Amino acid sequence: MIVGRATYIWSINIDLFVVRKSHFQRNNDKMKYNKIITALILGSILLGVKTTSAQWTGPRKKVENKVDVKYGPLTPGHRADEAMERFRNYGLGQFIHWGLYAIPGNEWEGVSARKGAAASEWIRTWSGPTAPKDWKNTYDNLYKKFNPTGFDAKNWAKQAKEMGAKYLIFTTKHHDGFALWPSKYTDYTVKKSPYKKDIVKQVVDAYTAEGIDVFLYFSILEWNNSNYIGKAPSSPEEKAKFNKFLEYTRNQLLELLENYPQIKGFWFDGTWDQSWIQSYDFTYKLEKELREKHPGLIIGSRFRNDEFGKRHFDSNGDMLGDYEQGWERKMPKEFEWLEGRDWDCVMTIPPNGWGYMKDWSGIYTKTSDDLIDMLMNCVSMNGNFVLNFGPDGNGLMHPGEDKLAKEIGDWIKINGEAVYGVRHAGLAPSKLGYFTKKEDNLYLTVFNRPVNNIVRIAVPKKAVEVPVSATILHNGQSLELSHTDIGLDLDKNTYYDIRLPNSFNSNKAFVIKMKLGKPKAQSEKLMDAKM
Ligand code: JFZ
Repeated sequence: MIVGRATYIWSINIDLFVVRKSHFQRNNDKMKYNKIITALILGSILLGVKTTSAQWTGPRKKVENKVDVKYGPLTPGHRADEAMERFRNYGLGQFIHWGLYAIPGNEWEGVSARKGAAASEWIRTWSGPTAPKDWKNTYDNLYKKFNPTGFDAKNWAKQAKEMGAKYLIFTTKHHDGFALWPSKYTDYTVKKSPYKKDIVKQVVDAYTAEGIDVFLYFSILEWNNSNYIGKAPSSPEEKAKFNKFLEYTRNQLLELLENYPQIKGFWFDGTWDQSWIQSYDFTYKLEKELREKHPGLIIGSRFRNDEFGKRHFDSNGDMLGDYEQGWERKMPKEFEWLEGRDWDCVMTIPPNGWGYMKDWSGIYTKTSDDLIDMLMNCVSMNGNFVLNFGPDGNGLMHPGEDKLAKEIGDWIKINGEAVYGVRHAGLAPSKLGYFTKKEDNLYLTVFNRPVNNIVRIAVPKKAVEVPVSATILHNGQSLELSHTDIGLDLDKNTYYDIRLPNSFNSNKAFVIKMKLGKPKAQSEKLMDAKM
C-alpha cells in the first residue's frame, strides 16, 4: 500500500514536468525517468518493508494465533503500584548522554564527524574519508583526558528542577563501554581517568536531593569489550566469551542497584544484537532477579525478548516490561494506537545526536515551541516526554540547551497544571492544541489560535461532565463560555465556545483551564436529515 502511494505521487510530479517539453526531449527524458521510477519503486519497496516491520508507526497488529510463550512478561500490562503511578505523573523528564564522546563533541581537530558517524555519541564508529587516522585507538584513549573540572551535579539538578523535569535518565555506560561509575568488574571506568570520582553517585545524589527521580541508562552492547562479539556466538570459544560477558552485565547491574539504591528504574539500550536475543533464558532470569532485589523497579520494553526472538512485545503481542520504550524521536499519531500502555518519548534537540555536539550551526535545532508542543502531545496521550541534554567534556551544558531549559521552565511555571499528573481527556482531538485532564479540570493548551478568537470545544452530547467555566492559566482571567448547539446532522457532539479577549496576547502556547460540571442544558433532540 505504502509502495503504491509513494510511486503514484512521484509519477504525477514527473509527468507534469515532462509535459512542458518537446516531443523528442520527452521520449528521451521518459527513458531517464523510467529508470528513476524503477529506482524509486525499488527504494519504496525497501522502505515499505521497513515501515511495515517497524513497530512504532501505526496501530499494533492483533496476534491471531496465540502460542505458548514461556519467556513472556514478568509484570502485569498495567502495573498499579505506587512507583508506576508516580511514573505516570512525571510528564516531563530529562535525559543526559554523557561519556567520553563529550570530549570530541562530534568533531576532531577542526574536522566535523557529521558525515562520518551516525551520531555524536557514536563518534567512535567514525569512518570514511573524513575520519582521523587511527581514530578508534584515539577514541579508546580519550579516558586519559576525561577531567570535567566544570562538572557540578548540583547545578545540573537545579537546572533540571527549574525546567520542570520530574525524572532523569542518565547514561551510566554507553556503547563504548566506558563506565561513569567505578565498577569493580572492569578497568574501563571513570576511576582510571584523571577525574577519578564517581559521577553516577554525584548525579543520583544531586537529583534525588532536588526531588527528581533517577533512572539509569545502561547499554548492553559494548564495542570495546573482547567478550562482546556482536553476533550470535557459534564456536565453543565464542560461547564461553559471551557467557562471560553476560555474567559481567549481570554483575554490573547488581552493582548499580547496590551502589545507588535510590534509583527508580533502568533504561536499557543496545539489546538488538543476536547474541542478546538468543540469551532469552538469561535475560528472563536477570529481569526477575533485578525486580526481586529492587521492588518497584521500572524497566522498559527494550530490555529483552521471548524465546521466539520477539522484542518489546512477545509472540502473543504482550508487552515485555512496564512501559513501551519504542517511541524514540517519534510519537503516536493516535491515542488509540497505544491501547492503554504506558510509554515515554525520548527526544533530541538536534535532529539526531544524543551526546555533546559542539557545533549547532547548519542543522535544525528544536525550539522551545517545538518541544512544548511535543511535551503536550505526549502528556495528552498519557506519555512522558524526555528531553535529552549532552553536556560537554568539561561538564557544562551546551549554551543552546541552557536557553531551552530556561524557556521551557518559564513556560511550565505558568502552565504546569496542564502537564503534571494529567491524563488523556477522552475528547476528540482539537485542531487548536492538546487536551489534558485532571479531576474536574480540563485543559486545552492552545498552539493554533483561531482568527475569530473563539475556541470551540467538542463534547459528546451524552457527556455527564461538560465545561462550565473557563480561565486562562497565564493570568487567571476568566473567559466567556457559551453552549453552541449547532445541530449538525448525525453529530454525536455538542459544542462549547470560549471567547478569547482581543486584548489577550501571547507569543507562546497558552492554556485554557475549564471546570467540568453537570450540563446546564441538554442539546436539542433534532430530527435526522431525511434524504
Ligand atoms: C540508541 C543509541 O544507539 C543512541 O546512541 C542513543 O543512546 C539512543 C537513546 O538509543 O539508539 C536507538 C535505539 C533504538 C532506536 C533508535 C535509536 N529505535 O528503536 O528506533
